[in-house]
Formats: sequence, structure tokens, C-alpha cells
Amino acid sequence: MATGLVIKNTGSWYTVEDLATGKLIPCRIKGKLRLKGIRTTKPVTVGDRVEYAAGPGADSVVSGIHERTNYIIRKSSNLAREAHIIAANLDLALVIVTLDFPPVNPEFLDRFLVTAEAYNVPARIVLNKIDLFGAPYAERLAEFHEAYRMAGYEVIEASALTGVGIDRLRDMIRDKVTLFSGNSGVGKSTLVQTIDPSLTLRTGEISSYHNKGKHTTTFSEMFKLTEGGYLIDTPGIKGFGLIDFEKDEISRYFPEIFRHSVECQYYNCTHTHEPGCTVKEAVEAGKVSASRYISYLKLLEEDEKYRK
Ligand SMILES: Nc1nc2c(ncn2[C@@H]2O[C@H](COP(=O)(O)OP(=O)(O)OP(=O)(O)O)[C@@H](O)[C@H]2O)c(=O)[nH]1
Ligand SMILES: [Mg+2]
Ligand SMILES: [Zn+2]
Repeated sequence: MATGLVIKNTGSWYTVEDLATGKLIPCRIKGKLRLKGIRTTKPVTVGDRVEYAAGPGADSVVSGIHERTNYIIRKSSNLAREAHIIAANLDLALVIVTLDFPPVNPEFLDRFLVTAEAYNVPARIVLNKIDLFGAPYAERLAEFHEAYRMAGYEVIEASALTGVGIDRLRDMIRDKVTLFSGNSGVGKSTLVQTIDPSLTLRTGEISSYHNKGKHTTTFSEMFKLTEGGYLIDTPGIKGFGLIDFEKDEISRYFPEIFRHSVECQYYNCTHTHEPGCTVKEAVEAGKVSASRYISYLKLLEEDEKYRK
């Protein structure tokens, strides 16, 4: 029996890096490895620490999973039965967005951030392809920055094309396990490749960024960085359905809404219609962005719809 790190999963095969020797071992999974309670598509995910041993045949077999310190989990839609754990044991999650090509979906972004809050994964936002967002985007760009500054999230402007922000990202992820997540076509793989040119990844063809439905990366993979640490490149995701949230819990995971809620008149204020709601006041005063507040309302609404 040896301990390893799951760095890739394709079909029923898992690539496990032996933590003692650094060797890459192809493994299968034996029997039931389900972790408590969660119904997930796969029992093991990239970033998991596992026990493995040589099986009866030539194959090695994963026989146990170490407890996860954290993870990012999603459902493809709210109606999906099973959840998918994108990656586990993360020091940092970077959610990559672009204002356009493809256009940013604030609800998607906010759901990602809510999940990161709920599962204790530090998260930051990378605003990529900044080379494309000149003067005509000035207002949208300022709004975006303002919304997430008020929420307390760092936004890093980057461009794999011009090199803006790349040194900063490289410093940020050194010696950490970092997840790169986001919609398809935002430039995740290109960024990974630019940050560490010794890696070779499949990326979309240059200037084919309009094809937002085309998934270039098809499975998650963890790469060892030359300067130390690991980076996980993932396939683009469209929907981000949340799991296991109680209605009164949701506002906790919007840091700025939570902060403004301490003075609401009612103890169990939902920040929707109550008098003396300091969250609504903050939205009206521009201290909480309207877009973030809308994301919050949508999550509440959805929660009611699916939990009845
Ligand atoms: N202008 C510009 N184009 C970029 C930049 N970064 C990536 N692209 C282009 O965006 C397209 C998509 O890049 P990918 O890196 O494949 O995107 P991805 O997020 O990995 O996409 P999936 O693997 O499908 O999830 C490619 O045509 C890249 O050349 C950038 O900073 N500026
Ligand atoms: Mg990719
Ligand atoms: Zn309130």
C-alpha cells in the first residue's frame, strides 16, 4: 500500500502520482469508495490523496481516500441528481472570466464564489483577455471591478496574449495547489501554458474565441509547476447548480451581503421585502452591487422552487 495524489481521471482510469517516488501510476477503483452522504458522479477526484496498491492483475487499485480539506462541487443543473466534485484539497481557486468572448455570466460567477465560500476554498477572479477590452468597455470594466471590490474579491486583470498579469499570477500560485475554473473559451489552458511554458496543453486555436460552445479541454488534469506547486486545468463548465444549501444560509456566502445584514431589523431577515433591511439600503446606496444582489435573489428563489 502506498499514498498517492490523483492528478488525472479519464473514464475509469485514474493517474496517481506516488508521493514517495514521484512515479505516475495508472489505477482503477475497487468496489465502493463513496464518501459520506454525497451522491457524486465519481468517488475520486483530481487533488484527492489516496491509498493504492498493486491489484490482482497488472493494474493498480485505489482502495481508500484520505479526508478532503475542502473541494469545489457542482451540479450541471439544479435538477441533476448527482453532483460532480471538480477538485479537492485546494489552496486557491481562480475563476477565469472575460467581459466578452465569451460574455461573463454574473450568476455563474457568483454561484462559483458562493460554493468556494461554503466549502472553504479561497477564491479570486481572473479577468482574462484584457487586451480585448479597451475604451468601449471602460464602463463595464469599472462596474465589474467595483462589484467585486465591494464583495471583497481580488480581481486580477490578465492577458495571455500581451502578458499583462502573468507575473502576478505566477507569484500567486507558486507552491500552492490552484484550480483554474470557468466557462469554455475564457482562456484557462492558454493561461496555464503562459504561466508555465514548460507545460504542453491543448488550447483552442488562436482567435477562435467566439466558439464558446466548443470544449477544447475534455478532462481535468493537475500539472506540476516548474517553480513549485500544482495547477489544475479543467474543462469549461456551463451551469453551476448548488447543492445542500439552506435558505437562511445563502446570504452568509455573499460576504458583502452578510456584512451589511448585521443591522437588519429582523433577526431572520431574508433581505427581500422586510422593513428596516440594511442590505436593501446598501444596494440602493450602491454599497452592494445590484448584480450581486440579483444573483442572491435568484438563488433564494431557486431554493424555494426546488425544496418544496
Ligand atoms: N485575445 C486573447 N485571446 C485569448 C487570450 N487567452 C486565450 N485566448 C484565446 O481564447 C481561445 C480559448 O482559449 P483556451 O485556453 O483554449 O480556453 P479554455 O478556457 O481552456 O477553454 P476550454 O478548454 O474549452 O474550457 C483561444 O483561441 C485562445 O487563443 C487572451 O489573453 N487574449
Ligand atoms: Mg482548456
Ligand atoms: Zn435584511
